[in-house]
Amino acid sequence: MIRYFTAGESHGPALTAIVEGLPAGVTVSQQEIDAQLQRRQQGYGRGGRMKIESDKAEVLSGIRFGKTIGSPISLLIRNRDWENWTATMARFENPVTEVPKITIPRPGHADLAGKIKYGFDDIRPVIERSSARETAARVAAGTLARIFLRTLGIEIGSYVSAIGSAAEPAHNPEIEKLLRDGAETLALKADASPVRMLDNTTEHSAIAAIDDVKQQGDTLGGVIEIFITGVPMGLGSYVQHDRRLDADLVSALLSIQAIKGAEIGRAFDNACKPGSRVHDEFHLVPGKGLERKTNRSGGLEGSMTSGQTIHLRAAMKPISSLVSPLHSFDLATMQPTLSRFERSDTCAVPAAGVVAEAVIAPVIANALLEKLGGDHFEEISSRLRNYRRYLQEIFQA
Ligand code: EPS
Repeated sequence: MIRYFTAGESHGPALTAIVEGLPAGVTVSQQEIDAQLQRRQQGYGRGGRMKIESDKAEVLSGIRFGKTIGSPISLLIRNRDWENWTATMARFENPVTEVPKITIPRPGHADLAGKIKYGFDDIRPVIERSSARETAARVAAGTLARIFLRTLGIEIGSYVSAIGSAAEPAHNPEIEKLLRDGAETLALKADASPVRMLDNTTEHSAIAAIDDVKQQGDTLGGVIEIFITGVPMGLGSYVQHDRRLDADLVSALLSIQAIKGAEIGRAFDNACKPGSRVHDEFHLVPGKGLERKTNRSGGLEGSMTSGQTIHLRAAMKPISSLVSPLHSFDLATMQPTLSRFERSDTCAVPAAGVVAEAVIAPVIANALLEKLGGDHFEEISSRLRNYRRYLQEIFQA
């Protein structure tokens, strides 16, 4: 089983991750990890920080001659901005000049509950670790699982379907076409758009909406669509609550900063329709085998993969650091005041899509490892080949 942890403050010296359980013998390149980190830094609506950083992961262990060796992989991403924060974020020495304490919480942020929970007299430590900067470490970690999956023919990709009220029409036939070549082809197409959208009209509206809210000192959230192609039938299980793949996928998405909702397929739309318009009928087509004309289930039935493309959706709330202040109060004086601004993004939905891809990768990799077992790549890939052959034989008409 792949497990990973991250550590690091947003303005500390570095972010780190330790990834455990990746099988031995997976070919990994530095460029692939850094390319994913680069993707995470993009997107229209980002703030000043992304102009400072140029994220790269130093691999400190677990890889030899370009292949994983089954040992924990440790990754380090340096924060370039650290040099501007050495006094504020000093680890041991007391600052020469006093660092002002932050005592006004931002509504919607971790600020207030975090300060109270950990007993700080300053919100700064909460800001540092709750920041979405941490997702850089998660992207680096998730990329290792993503590479493993891709080598086995399983791809993950995403695009943005809504930013604020700029939402793509529900059905876009281009998506199915792109997915036929694998979810990474879809992601590549999305990457060509500054907001990672596929529909040009919606893209223009989204960019205009970001410009508009930026001018007003406001922020925007949106909706991300995640796809996983090449997943065989039968990963996950219905037999016990903690083996339900639906729950693991949604949990991974909700673990991303500012993601407040996630669904499998169009679950909330489906909830309002009769069953006959929701369930994907089986058709045995002579010469072709089993076919399904729809995929409203989002590729999961009974918390197991159906063999169709997995489709997940995630809702990101607007970022809670606003230039235009909201009503707040000062914890030092317990007097009402307006919230203070902390540098942030106007919209980070495009980047959150890249993060979503990365956090989903270990979940799918673990479901695959649970099904097939194995400690090294050749062992796993031959078991998967056999399993795919077995499935094909069953469903061949
Ligand atoms: C981010 C880095 C942060 C924020 C943003 C995402 O950098 P800084 O706080 O120095 O501007 O830009 O984090 C937040 C949205 C947040 O709420 O903290 C990054 O690397 O993605």
